[in-house]
Amino acid sequence: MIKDLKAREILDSRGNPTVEVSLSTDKGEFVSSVPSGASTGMHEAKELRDNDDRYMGKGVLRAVQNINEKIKPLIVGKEVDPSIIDKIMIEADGTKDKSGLGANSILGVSMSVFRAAANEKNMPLFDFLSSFSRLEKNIPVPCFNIVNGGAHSGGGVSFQEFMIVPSEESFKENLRSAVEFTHELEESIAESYGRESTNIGDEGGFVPKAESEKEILKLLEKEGKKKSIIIDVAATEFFDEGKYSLGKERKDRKEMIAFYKEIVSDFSIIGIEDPLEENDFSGWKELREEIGELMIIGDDLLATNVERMELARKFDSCNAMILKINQIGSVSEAIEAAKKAKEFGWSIIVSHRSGETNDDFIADFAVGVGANYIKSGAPKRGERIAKYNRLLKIEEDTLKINQ
Ligand code: 2PG
Ligand code: MG
Repeated sequence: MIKDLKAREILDSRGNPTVEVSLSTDKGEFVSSVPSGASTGMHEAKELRDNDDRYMGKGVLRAVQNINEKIKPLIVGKEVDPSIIDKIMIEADGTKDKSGLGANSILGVSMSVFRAAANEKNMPLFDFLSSFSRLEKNIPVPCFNIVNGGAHSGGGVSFQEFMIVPSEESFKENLRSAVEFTHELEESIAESYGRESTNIGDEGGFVPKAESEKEILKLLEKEGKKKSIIIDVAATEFFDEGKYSLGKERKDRKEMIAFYKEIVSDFSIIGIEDPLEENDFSGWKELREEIGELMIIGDDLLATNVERMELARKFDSCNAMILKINQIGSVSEAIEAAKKAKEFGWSIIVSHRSGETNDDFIADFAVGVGANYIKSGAPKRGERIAKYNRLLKIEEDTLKINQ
């Protein structure tokens, strides 16, 4: 039974306020905290910010108050049943985008309820998530965002993320291989651009003083040890009046597609996330037709929202999805999105946000819903590494079970 609920304002990895939730049952206290994006899509569930004179308007005291005063009386005394608790909160919110109580309030509670429910059943969280969702567990392949651009960097490159995807036999070896690559890349960036270019962005990736996307792609391939690459273009961020501002150039949809065709044939790119702006379903389809069997990954396009996924499916806009629990604002709805992706035959990439905490929930979540990949930034900042470290333990534990 849920005995108590208390929320507080803490800080995320950018030093911005975020919500932390403590939920107590007879068996213990379950603490969760909520991430926050910078390049947020317009179709995402809305986080509640105070917009007053504290923390440049970014305080979350209203969200905290909603948990302590509005959600608490609705769920204290109830059984620890995540479907029912999420439903109660969604109904109490009463809006489509969770702007009533705030997605940051609802999600924090939802995560803690899932943790408490796993504990009731004496299961690790990933196991509970798998049995709850009836999806088969999988240890995801990690995608490391080792060069940061766009909204995460303040640098001159428009594309937001350049991720390397190792292909070793285990998660542990994938992590080792990516860390070695990252250290080698650091030296090579220092040689080419100077030591100051090895400073890191919001997701732990380097921010070299490069002039163009191609220059970065060349830099990644220069390392010799070939790694597959996924790019997150986050195209909506530099789309304005029908054109994309790529560096000094202004490209239309056709020119963007031509640019993708070129870089895909020149570099070992296996996936492109948000290649075009978030409402251009038919443009995405055109790109898919032109580019062949590459992963075309919907993030802002889908916003972890089943209705958006149905639309994308109708247009055949993508064949892979980014799954972010805070885009939809509750864990059970994020699980519904994972199920939908499986039904559609899409690949799933569970993702962190650029503003994170040390909460490692998404590591268990990715395994529990059988995600193919996880992206949690470069192996360079504590809040990113927290997720990778958790996956090391999960891999060890699941190997033990299978032996
Ligand atoms: C993205 C995310 C995470 P943000 O666009 O995929 O890397 O960035 O959290 O800033 O939206
Ligand atoms: Mg993205």
